[in-house]
Amino acid sequence: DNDQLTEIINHVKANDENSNPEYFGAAKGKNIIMIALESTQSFIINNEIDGEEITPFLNDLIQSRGTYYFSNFYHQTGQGKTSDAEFIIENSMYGLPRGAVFFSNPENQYHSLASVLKSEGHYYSAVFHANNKSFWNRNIMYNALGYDRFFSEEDYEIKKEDSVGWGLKDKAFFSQTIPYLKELKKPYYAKLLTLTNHFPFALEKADEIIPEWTSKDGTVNRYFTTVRYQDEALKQFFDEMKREGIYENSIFILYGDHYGISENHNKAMAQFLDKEITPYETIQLQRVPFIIHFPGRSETREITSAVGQVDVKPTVLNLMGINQEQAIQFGTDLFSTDKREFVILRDGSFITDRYIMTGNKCYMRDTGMKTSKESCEPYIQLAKEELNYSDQIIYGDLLRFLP
Ligand code: GP9
Ligand code: MN
Repeated sequence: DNDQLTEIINHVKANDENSNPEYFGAAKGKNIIMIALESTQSFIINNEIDGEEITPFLNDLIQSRGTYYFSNFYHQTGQGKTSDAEFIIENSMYGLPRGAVFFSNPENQYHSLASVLKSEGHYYSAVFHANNKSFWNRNIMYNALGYDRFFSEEDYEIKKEDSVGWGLKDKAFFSQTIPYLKELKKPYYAKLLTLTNHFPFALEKADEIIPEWTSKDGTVNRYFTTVRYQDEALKQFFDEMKREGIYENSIFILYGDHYGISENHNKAMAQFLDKEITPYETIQLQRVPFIIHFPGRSETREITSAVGQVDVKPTVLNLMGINQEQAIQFGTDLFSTDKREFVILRDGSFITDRYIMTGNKCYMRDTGMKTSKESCEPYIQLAKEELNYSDQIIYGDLLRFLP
């Protein structure tokens, strides 16, 4: 009820950190093109397999002018996978401890990124995903999230030779999305969800740019080839956007949605990374790429502080010059200068400037050495509280009580 909401508002306000005024409005009025990189983890960035770069395009993008690369960005998803990532990024709230909020609470009121961009910045919003529109209950949930249009499977021409695994290949998906982008009412917020780099990472030989790896684990072996394919599809998409005049007036946000390689594949991962996959390493493997690219800006920066998906919405709103003093959100502008490092994962594990806690054990963040539990103790309750407040908002549909 209302009292519960007041308590949560007080908690959020008490933990509020200021967004960076230098970036306020830095991308005001630009089109926003957000790209979800399916199952893409950070360990493939600036890395090689048998002497071949795995993500040459992303590696270049990270080095180019106008790019901000967050190298310690963690996914915070639970069982809702892709849909959790979407939810967290739209709302700066956490997904649920079990199940997917896309299925359980699609009738709630939300103050999503799309709806705030619309009310405060007159943005039109669209999602592009060449899968069945009811997958993850998207067709229902997207109404609650306030998107104007959902381009799904029905809007794409899906020829047999253009599909693999879960559906339309990323190259065809991007190419067919271009004409739709050109028609969108400006300014727009477009979100594109890729698909080819999805378990079990199927790819036809003709689409392979690098060969499969040679470990005993076929899943991990194929992962490198589908990530490499996705990277090539991105390159092609950026080239096409430049040709079609979409690139210049847009800002790009790329994020990995969640892990692709589960703990069942630790053996091959240990072989690839040349180290044992301890619980500490498992947390480090929850890092996913996060890249903001601004055409026309001259800076290139790598930001190494520990951050997460809950931080995306406040960052985008600040860049768009939208004031968010009254917003209930659990993240902070990624450019904030007083942002404290405290990333909470859905299972209660967390990362601070100095520590990583997982499986009830506390580790030094820099070395991975076990340390006394007392060091992590002050954060344990905070992490629980934060997740719990987010859950309460969802279970009680509490945002409906806001003015
Ligand atoms: C399906 C795609 C993949 O539409 O979003 O979902 P995932 O299995 O990664 O949650
Ligand atoms: Mn996914």
